[in-house]
Amino acid sequence: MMDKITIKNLHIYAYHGVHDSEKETGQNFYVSAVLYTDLYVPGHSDKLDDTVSYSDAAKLIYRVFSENKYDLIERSAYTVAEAVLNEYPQVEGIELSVSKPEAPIGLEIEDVSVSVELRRHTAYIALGSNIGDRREYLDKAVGMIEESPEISVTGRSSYIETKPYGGVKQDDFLNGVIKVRTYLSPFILLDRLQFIENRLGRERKIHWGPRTIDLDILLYDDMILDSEKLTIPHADMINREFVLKPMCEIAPNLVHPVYKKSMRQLFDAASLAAVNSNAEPPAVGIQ
Ligand code: ROI
Repeated sequence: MMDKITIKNLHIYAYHGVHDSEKETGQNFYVSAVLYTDLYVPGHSDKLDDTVSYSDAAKLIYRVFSENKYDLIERSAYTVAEAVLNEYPQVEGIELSVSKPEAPIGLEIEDVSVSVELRRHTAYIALGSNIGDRREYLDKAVGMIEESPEISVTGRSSYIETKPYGGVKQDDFLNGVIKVRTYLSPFILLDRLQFIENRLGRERKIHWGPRTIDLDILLYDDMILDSEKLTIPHADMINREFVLKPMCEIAPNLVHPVYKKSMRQLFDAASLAAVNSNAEPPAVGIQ
């Protein structure tokens, strides 16, 4: 259950529409928003600074909605919803609807509207590098993630030096993980991470080969997703000490949604398996 602040039918004269006449003449729009945010503290302190001022929020919505001319009310709705989340980190989610009662469709209608919803999610991202200045690549990647308005970095492990895993002979890696809050969907988050990898000179030559930077989504809330482009939780994370060790540093008790084991339990199991696979064969006979 979540507290909320509701703004209903904010009247805005604006110029969104596919038809030229709509962009020229404009028409009446009504924007409604539900901002999900915890009101316990302002509900006791009685201080405006502890909450989202509904007048500031309404003014922001008014400004963002009226400063552009979009073809689609869908676009106007997402633009406003994202602007509110970017402005107010304490808003956990938003429902936003745009209504256009005078839409020129040549038929009598009472109203037409779109409603969109965004909410923040928690994701964990693995970072790895084994070419060039590895620390700098990791730092730059975290910096670029932090600069994305849709993503905030809320936890960060230290970096650890690791032997290459997976059979390809290559230089040692520097690895770490970060925790983020984002309202991006997993697929859009993946696109964003791939864009950052490309900007940092990632080339995809050898499968499981050396890389300047590798950014993998490990977990996204409790989501279980198996698609061609993306598997969440990351399919091999339970076997990778270079992922589980930094995860233990920032979220040791977080439970894997498929295996139902904590990061600590998974790390202990993975390191035991690694020790066993490297062990000398048992000596036979009595010396
Ligand atoms: N091995 C280590 N130690 N660290 C990595 O980040 C890493 N990434 C990979 C492969 C090549 C599987 N091995 C790795 O993609």
